[in-house]
Amino acid sequence: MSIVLYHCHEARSMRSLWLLNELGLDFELVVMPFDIEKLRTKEYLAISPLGRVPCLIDQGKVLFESGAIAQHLCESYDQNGLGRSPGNAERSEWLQWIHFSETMAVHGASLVQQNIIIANEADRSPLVQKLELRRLEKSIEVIDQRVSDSNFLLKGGFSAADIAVGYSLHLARLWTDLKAFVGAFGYYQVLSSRPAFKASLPPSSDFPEPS
Ligand SMILES: N[C@@H](CCC(=O)N[C@@H](CS)C(=O)NCC(=O)O)C(=O)O
Repeated sequence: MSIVLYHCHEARSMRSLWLLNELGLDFELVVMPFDIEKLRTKEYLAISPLGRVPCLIDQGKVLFESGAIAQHLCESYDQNGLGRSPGNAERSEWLQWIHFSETMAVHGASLVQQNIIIANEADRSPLVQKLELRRLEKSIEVIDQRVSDSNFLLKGGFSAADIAVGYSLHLARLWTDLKAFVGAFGYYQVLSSRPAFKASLPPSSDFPEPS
């Protein structure tokens, strides 16, 4: 098998998994527990030097940033219009939204750290939580406005940028009520009803249809 994806359920690697599923590629999926010790083994650090997910190996090339993985997969394999190649009129916007998705996700991830990973409540910071939530909601407002009159981020239709941002909304919904952002919520409903999105959830997930 020439493509291998290291993945933790519903982590940023879900972007890469969802994209692989949309592209209809054959790949090997290595599911790791979301457990810092298991991600920091000597063996895994030799593959992915920060010990995080995603990590994609394609024909021996190792990539460990979800935005770079999206660009690489689209440039190497896309036949479904998910990428925007250099020279395409939507290329710059496509790149912007792929990378904007990380601006969103860092706030969601920080809230995961504050509320879940820091086990001892006394070590959590209400101020950090408040600021991170506010900054997360501001970033959702940008998407809310962008999709207020369209199904997808780009006029040319569904693309890997929607996958990147769609994952960030999937993470954000843990911390804020997406229904308060009418456009972003409708957009998330459209994205999360895609078969490839559903196929990227954990097998045991009884993911509720957003309503
Ligand atoms: N900017 C990176 C972020 C990767 C990242 O931080 N992944 C998280 C999961 S969502 C992780 O592996 N965390 C484990 C850790 O922080 O030790 C990307 O988009 O791929």
